[in-house]
Amino acid sequence: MDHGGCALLVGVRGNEIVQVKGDPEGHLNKGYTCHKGRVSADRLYHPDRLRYPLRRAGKRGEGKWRRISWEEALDVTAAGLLAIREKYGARAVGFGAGMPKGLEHFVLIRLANIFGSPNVVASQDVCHAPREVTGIHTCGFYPVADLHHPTRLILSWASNLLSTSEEGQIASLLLERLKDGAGLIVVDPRRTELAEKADLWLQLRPGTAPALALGFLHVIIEDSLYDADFVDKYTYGFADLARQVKAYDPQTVAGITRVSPDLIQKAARLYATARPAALQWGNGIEHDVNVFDAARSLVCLMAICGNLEVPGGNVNAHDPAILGLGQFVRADLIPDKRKEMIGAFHGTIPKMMTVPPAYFRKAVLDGTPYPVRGYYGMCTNPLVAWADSKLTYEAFMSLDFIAMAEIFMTPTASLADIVFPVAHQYEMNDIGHYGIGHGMILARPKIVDPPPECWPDIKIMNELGKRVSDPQYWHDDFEQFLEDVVRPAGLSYAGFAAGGPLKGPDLFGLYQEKGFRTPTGKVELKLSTAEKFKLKPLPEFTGLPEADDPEYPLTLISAKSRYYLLSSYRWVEALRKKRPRPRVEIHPETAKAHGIAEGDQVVISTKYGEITQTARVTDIVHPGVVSGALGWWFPESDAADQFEWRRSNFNMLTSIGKLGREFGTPNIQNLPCKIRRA
Ligand SMILES: Nc1nc2c(c(=O)[nH]1)N[C@H]1C(S)=C(S)[C@@H](COP(=O)(O)OP(=O)(O)OC[C@H]3O[C@@H](n4cnc5c(=O)[nH]c(N)nc54)[C@H](O)[C@@H]3O)O[C@H]1N2
Ligand SMILES: Nc1nc2c(c(=O)[nH]1)N[C@H]1C(S)=C(S)[C@@H](COP(=O)(O)OP(=O)(O)OC[C@H]3O[C@@H](n4cnc5c(=O)[nH]c(N)nc54)[C@H](O)[C@@H]3O)O[C@H]1N2
Ligand SMILES: [Mo]
Repeated sequence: MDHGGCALLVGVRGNEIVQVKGDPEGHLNKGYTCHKGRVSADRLYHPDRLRYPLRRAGKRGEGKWRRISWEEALDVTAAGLLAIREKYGARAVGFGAGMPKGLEHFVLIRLANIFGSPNVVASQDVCHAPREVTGIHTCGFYPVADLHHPTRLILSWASNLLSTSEEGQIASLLLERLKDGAGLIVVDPRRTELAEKADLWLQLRPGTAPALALGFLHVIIEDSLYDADFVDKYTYGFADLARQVKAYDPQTVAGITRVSPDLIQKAARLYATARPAALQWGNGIEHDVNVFDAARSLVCLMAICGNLEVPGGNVNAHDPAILGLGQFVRADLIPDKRKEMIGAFHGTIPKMMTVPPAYFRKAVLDGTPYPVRGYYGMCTNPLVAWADSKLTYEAFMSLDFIAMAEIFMTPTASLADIVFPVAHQYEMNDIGHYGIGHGMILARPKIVDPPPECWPDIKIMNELGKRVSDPQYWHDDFEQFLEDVVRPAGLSYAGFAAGGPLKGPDLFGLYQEKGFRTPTGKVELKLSTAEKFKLKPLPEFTGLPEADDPEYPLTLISAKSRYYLLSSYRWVEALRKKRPRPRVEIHPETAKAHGIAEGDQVVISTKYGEITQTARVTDIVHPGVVSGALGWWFPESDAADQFEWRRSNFNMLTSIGKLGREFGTPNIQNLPCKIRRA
């Protein structure tokens, strides 16, 4: 129910799933699965699940629908998209995806490419692209923490892994490493469960990650604790970096981050001297405008300490011999994509291949850089998931045509012209972890039949594709896409599914022969392409993402809930029972000063809006910080009001007024805020 990767044992009676548990032989999860994994089959049986295609019958968003046939749904969608292409060009249609679930993500990109639109809209501005793309520019690959091999230390930086098991970095792997004796440093403004287990916990002031990372670099260079041999042979711009970090001495950095100089020194020294050490970085660094500086300084940290491409460090995970991504999505059909995409006009960083939602909405609302009038979306709920929900509402209300594929009616789907009911996990054959840089793919075989009129996303797009483009690009049977992916490995899908995860080879230290895949062939501590791409050559800390504001004295952050996936599944009863209401975490002193008690309704406001959540009084947050719940809407309320998307939705508090240029990232946390009892 998140990025996935847990192998499961699924008990079936007839066509019904009656039990789900972790498979002890699971490559990533070793028998573990989280609560939402155990109840994941409940998604299939909800009485309000979408079961047939719907066409809007009233005004946009009015909540009035007519049941239609698949034939009609596909024809109307094709006609809607083609009319826009005719009038404004193919790029006037945005193809939207949320968090990738399986192969559907890449079939969507293929559909966009074949249709002729360079505009795939996704939340990559705040999710993984900053880490991946910064890695590629700095060292030629996306350096993922290698938790599969013994390591001496894990540095968990803005990662909430015990709740999120993000991107297949399943918590059980990390716990196994700790059991083997690895040390643990946690950098997080909240005292997470992981922080409780840490040797050192650095409770930084939210939004100061780049300063802290530069402080680490300062200490390590000052004390000559870096890997001098590696730095000498394999890095570019070390002297410049050393000069750059001079200003970030522990005293200065302590003033910015609230972490004591002592602790900064201790943690930096520990990381530099425990080799190998794996840096597990998370979303927390990707959620404000300074993300590029944060990601750049962390890759520099991995590099100078000799932790790149070593087992138990941060590695380049090599794919098995499967179909390349570019071939799968038919990148060849859209050679000018990079120049034509909406983001390019705003100067987003090369290799960022999706359109940041902020720029998508600008295009929709004011035609910059060109008009965008249509949207096909799946696996996503932008009205709640994107920063600045009011703007999202305006943008979607103004579109000429919207089609969404969903399991359930959501705030965003309720604004569509056509809603397709999907079959999903357990009801279709699928491949997990394709294209996400972890060097493996996993089979997600079909277990039960979907309701008769629910189709897998891949099938929907395969049939839509035939209506909006040359049918030669599409298959008679959509499952051929699965075969295409594994065929180069000499496998059929069935053979692959029977054989377990397909892993690429473990290859370390390739740079010793081939260099790094950057223009200089070295790890670019200083970016050699900075001038050409108008990027900062060296990381720096330019200040808080939003300036202090006496009217909003607290800092607002958030962390993902272990019971939900962002805005998904509030309608799954077993999950809702665990977390019935959105909870805002407030320190006891702060709660007292505001006359707030546990369970009270609390109004949280920023310059951009206000919402109400329920008080959770806890000292896991700093007195100056409150941590809000993400993704809330109320499926039990009125569809004609988009299920109360304004009431508790965190993104009512965020804005796209200020964006990080490289990825178009808005400040979705680390914002000045205030609270009061409702
Ligand atoms: N303020 C703030 N905003 C954030 C974040 C944050 O931390 N703070 N996190 C960001 C991140 S990291 C991400 S990845 C995005 C996530 O953004 P989204 O991916 O848009 O996330 P969800 O809100 O979970 O919406 C997913 C939707 O897909 C539907 N769905 C589930 N399975 C299927 C399927 O098989 N097929 C189809 N068609 N639909 C399916 C679900 O019902 C749900 O409505 O949000 C980002 N937004
Ligand atoms: N249960 C569950 N699992 C999920 C998801 C979900 O919604 N629910 N979402 C999935 C998705 S789309 C993703 S991308 C991953 C995300 O996985 P994670 O990266 O683990 O996600 P977050 O919960 O956003 O974790 C961010 C952490 O950063 C901390 N933080 C906040 N602000 C700052 C800051 O300024 N500096 C630092 N250093 N830390 C900060 C937060 O306290 C939090 O602990 O998880 C995936 N798995
Ligand atoms: Mo994400």
